[in-house]
Amino acid sequence: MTVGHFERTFHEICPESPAAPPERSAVRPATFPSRSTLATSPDTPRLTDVLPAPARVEPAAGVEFVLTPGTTIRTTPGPEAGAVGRYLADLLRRPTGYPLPVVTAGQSDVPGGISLLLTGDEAATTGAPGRPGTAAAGTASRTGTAPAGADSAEGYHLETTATAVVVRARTAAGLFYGVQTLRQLLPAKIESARRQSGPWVIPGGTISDHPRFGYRGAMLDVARHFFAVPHVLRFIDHLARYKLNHLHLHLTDDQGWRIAVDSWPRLTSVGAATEVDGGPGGHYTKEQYAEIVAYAAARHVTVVPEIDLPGHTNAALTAYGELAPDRVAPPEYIGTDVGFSTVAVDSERTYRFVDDVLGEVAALTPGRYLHIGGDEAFALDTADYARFMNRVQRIVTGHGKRVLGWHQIAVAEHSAGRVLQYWGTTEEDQTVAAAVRAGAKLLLSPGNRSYLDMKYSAATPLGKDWAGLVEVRDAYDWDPGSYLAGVPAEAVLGVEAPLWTETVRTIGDVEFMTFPRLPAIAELGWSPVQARDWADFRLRLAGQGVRWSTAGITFHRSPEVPWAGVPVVPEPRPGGSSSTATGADTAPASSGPGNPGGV
Ligand code: NGO
Repeated sequence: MTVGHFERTFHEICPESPAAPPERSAVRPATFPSRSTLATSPDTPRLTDVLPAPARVEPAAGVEFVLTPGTTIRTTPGPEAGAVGRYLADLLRRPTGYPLPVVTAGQSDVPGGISLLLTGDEAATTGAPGRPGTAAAGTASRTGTAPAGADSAEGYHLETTATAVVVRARTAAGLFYGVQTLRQLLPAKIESARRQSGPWVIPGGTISDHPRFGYRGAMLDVARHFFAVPHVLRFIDHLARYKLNHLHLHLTDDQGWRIAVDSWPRLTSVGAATEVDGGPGGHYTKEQYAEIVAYAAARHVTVVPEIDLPGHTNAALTAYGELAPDRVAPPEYIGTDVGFSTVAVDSERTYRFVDDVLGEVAALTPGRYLHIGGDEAFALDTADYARFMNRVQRIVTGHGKRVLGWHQIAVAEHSAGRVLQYWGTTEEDQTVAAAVRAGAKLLLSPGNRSYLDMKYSAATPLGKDWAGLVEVRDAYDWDPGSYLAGVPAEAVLGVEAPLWTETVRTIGDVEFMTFPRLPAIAELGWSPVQARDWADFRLRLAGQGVRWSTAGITFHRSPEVPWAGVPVVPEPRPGGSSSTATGADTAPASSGPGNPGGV
């Protein structure tokens, strides 16, 4: 499979599944104010509807740009901007039916159209005219002082007039985020996989935008249930839509080892053979993994691979009994208990194994982080655990990478550039705060806020509840910058939403647990604190629901959100195969070795 620019639709992934729900025009929740300035199309979103909320929005009353069969996409010369231009064209061509040629800026003789321009350092986030925090009266400025951690390298400036849409950014990532914003400013039918009739109206005005945090991520646990390549690619598209820039793949656990390692081949020939409840499991070949990394990179998403150590290693031990404390291979494990397994921390053979595995994984990883797990190693005492993790951290840096680990690695010594991923449910942790004082950065994934595998309510058919029930507002109403006592906002790298898959078996299940909570976490990662407001967010989220339905994405119809006009998508059934409007549960995996019928 090649790394195309178009998003993965259900029909590309699941060609035998029934048709996606019929198209409906976007119906706005009754609570939205009426829009007197946009007479030509009631489907046109407002400039202030974008999610995550931009730093600064200035609508131009009465101004609209209309996409036509003659519209051209112009980009700064060079491959980077050109790739973003082709991505945009691929998004728009199918629903509009327009040719939308992508040409180099300056070479087209057609005035106006859409321009994607890489600028010098001065332009992207300050924009022109105006600077963040200097909005004129009557505009929807949300910036104020940019908080520490803002990464203006990913910023963009978008201006829409009656004749042109111009996105300017310092980097291709900024242009890409400008394109995601532009996409949300078109009518929801732009998400259709089939041709629709216009008009394709974009509201006029200016958006100047940049993220609050440099790390905005989601995690997919492909160990408890394996997810074949096309489903991972579809998940990446979901991240990109909301300007997330990291995909953390939980590649190994007690139930399965999911990444090929040439020097230890039994990890996958033996260790990948099952999953929770005894399904067929599966693994990624190096070529398949490289495909995931490249597809993500084309969407400005960095893949963070996790090799969970020293616990959560039963699958590795089944493959190589020599790594077990008693040097005896245990039987495979298909349950959902945690904390019972460990590699032998007193054996040099174990460190050879860790070095080989992390070396091969590092070679597949363009990003700076290797995640080494570190959670729930209950079979070891703290001293042995810390000694082991100290050596593992040195192995990571020896391969030129930085350490990322669950916050239990706080007891290990500091390692240059290391990041602790906090998954607790309390707002105080002395050990973590001390590790941060020693130089570690913090990635926030509180279980009771950001865990996508928690049930929404007691009635949710999938998920767990050990960290509590997590409805959309729980996921939204907290601040990563001030969450953990004694940890200043400057020490916070960002936020990540983990999706553990003990109860999650199909891509429909994944989407049901992901939407609508992932956009909530995305807004925490991207938007300035001043832009965050639950009452406004829930209305913007309602507008996204029409887009998900149009794109065939399953989601939880949270009672906290006024989903007016959204077709009902059946929710998964407990324990059984997940029933979705798009039939995701019945579709065979179209790529990769694992999990036919269950992905
Ligand atoms: C915990 C545990 C995982 C479980 C998950 C389920 C972490 C970091 N370790 O989170 O093994 O799958 O909860 O919610």
